[in-house]
Amino acid sequence: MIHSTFHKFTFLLMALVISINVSGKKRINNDFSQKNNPINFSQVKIDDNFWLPRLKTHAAVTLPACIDQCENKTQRIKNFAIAAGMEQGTFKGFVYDDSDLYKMIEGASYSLMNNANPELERNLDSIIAKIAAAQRPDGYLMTYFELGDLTQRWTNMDKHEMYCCGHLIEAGIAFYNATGKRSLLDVAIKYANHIDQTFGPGKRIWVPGHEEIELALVKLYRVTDDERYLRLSHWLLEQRGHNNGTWNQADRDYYQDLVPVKDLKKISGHAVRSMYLFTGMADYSSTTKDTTYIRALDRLWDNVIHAKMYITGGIGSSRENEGFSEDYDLPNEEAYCETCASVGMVFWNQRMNMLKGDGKYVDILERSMYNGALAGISLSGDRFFYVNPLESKGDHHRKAWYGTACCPSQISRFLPSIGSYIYATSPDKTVWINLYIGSETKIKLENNLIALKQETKYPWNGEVTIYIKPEQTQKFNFKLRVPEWCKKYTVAVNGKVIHAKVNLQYLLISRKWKKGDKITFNMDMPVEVIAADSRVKADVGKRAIQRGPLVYCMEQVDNPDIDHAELNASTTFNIQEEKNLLGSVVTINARTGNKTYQFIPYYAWDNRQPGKMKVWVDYK
Ligand code: FUB
Ligand code: ZN
Repeated sequence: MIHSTFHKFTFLLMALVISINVSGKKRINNDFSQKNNPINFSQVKIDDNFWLPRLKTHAAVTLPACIDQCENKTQRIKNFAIAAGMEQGTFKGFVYDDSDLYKMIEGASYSLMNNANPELERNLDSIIAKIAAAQRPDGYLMTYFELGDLTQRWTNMDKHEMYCCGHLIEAGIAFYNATGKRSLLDVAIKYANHIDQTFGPGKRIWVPGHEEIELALVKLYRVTDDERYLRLSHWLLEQRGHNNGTWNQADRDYYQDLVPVKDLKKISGHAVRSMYLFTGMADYSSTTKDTTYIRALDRLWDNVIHAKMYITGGIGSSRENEGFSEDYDLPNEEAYCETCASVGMVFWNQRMNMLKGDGKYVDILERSMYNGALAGISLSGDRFFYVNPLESKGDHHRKAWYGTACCPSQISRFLPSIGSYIYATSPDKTVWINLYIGSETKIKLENNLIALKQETKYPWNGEVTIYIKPEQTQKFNFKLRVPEWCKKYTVAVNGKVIHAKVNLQYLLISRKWKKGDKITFNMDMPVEVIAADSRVKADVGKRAIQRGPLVYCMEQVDNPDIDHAELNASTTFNIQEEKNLLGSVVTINARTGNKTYQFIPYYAWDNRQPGKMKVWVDYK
């Protein structure tokens, strides 16, 4: 939790106009409208100093490494081949291993959308053929049970059957969007139909132990227009909180099963499961305009942001439940902060911004993306963190893979899709610019097509230029997000400084735009010294350093005297562009008395020789 006087507490004062629809079942708020709609990354070409090299490394190194792990170093693909009768053997791995392969395919498909790669596509075709061949005639597909005791399927709600189906759906949709091929989508639909025929009103009850299918079913509804999937998603969301799980009473909290989801008050239990649940709830809300879940989402958001989130955007401090503990319990060295949970924060906060159109959600999205999530992968692209502590004695390092490999496959599907978080539109002829990433896109606003080009050196400085080329000269609006960290900025149109109103952290620029117009947005990006909320015991008497969206840390390799590092009110800070360090970074030098300490971006730690690391530094 970070202490900030700039947080706006947006209390939900929505006038609820509730009506009953024809079926009498849905609570629809006719006044409710989604505030913006993101432009999908497939429409965005990233051409950015910071992100483009990472996307290239993803395609050249990360994806091949993930495929190699699934194909050769572990049995993730072979499990399907055996289940299909194409190979001999027995199941090896964990119950949820199928999901890693699905996430790998999803990431590979996104990569194909960014850059065609016929060889990769052929490889995916052959993997998908094995997956399809492993599917049971009734649609069921889970190698753990198919190669084990099939009579035990659908008996234990924590065995990830629906979780795997959710990832299969996401992968099927991604591959379809990338190639136009229905091969994996049809498999996913068949599995979803099997689930729909087995569970639901008047059928069997099921409470998915690990959420994921809820958000995936909404996606499937959007692709197929088949309302069955939307209804099933809603029904599954509604199953929670009635003590119908196959787990112990004591574990209901871990599974977000203590109360019905609309009544959730505080965030608790498993962090990744929570993120997927809230993303699913938000997706259901925006798709149906049903506002039932929105108050709960607001409460949960306030709780996590103000009492359970690290400065890195990492969440889930406890190793014991891979999740949340008490408010303000945010230890640094013991921090769990699973990479998947930070990516989950990106997913959920994007959905919250779609619902509310408030830049405070993008602040969190950006914090999690540039810090908690990005630390999850090495600069070389082939080593991954599962756990992301904020302090280390020098014994915590990224690994090539994990037995439970959710994080490598997560980061691999996330990176190629970051283009989806930059731009959005709304029907009031507004283009929203959420993230500052060098990129080009073409946006359709009513009958106009607007070409945009964004140039910036973000996150290293706050200068952004947006070149605008509408097909027709027309009046429309831009909303530029003013990040929470930015306290001073100038904005100019065609070189002339303008004074624009800010609402919910968006600068509104409304005018007639013509080809050749440009917006220059200059955000001051000073070094900030951050104090934690005084209730966070681990950070009492300490400060952290942040600049722009990046949280910084100290490593022993730069600071042999790291144990005695100290900041105080007289510490002076200098920034330095270091092109040859850690893939090109801006470092921060802190001078306290006659001692100088060097800080590097947190995401870049553990990429050199092992040693101690800390984010929170003594402050006297
Ligand atoms: O259970 C599947 C995944 O493994 C979860 O999302 C992670 O937290 C890890 O427990
Ligand atoms: Zn994970």
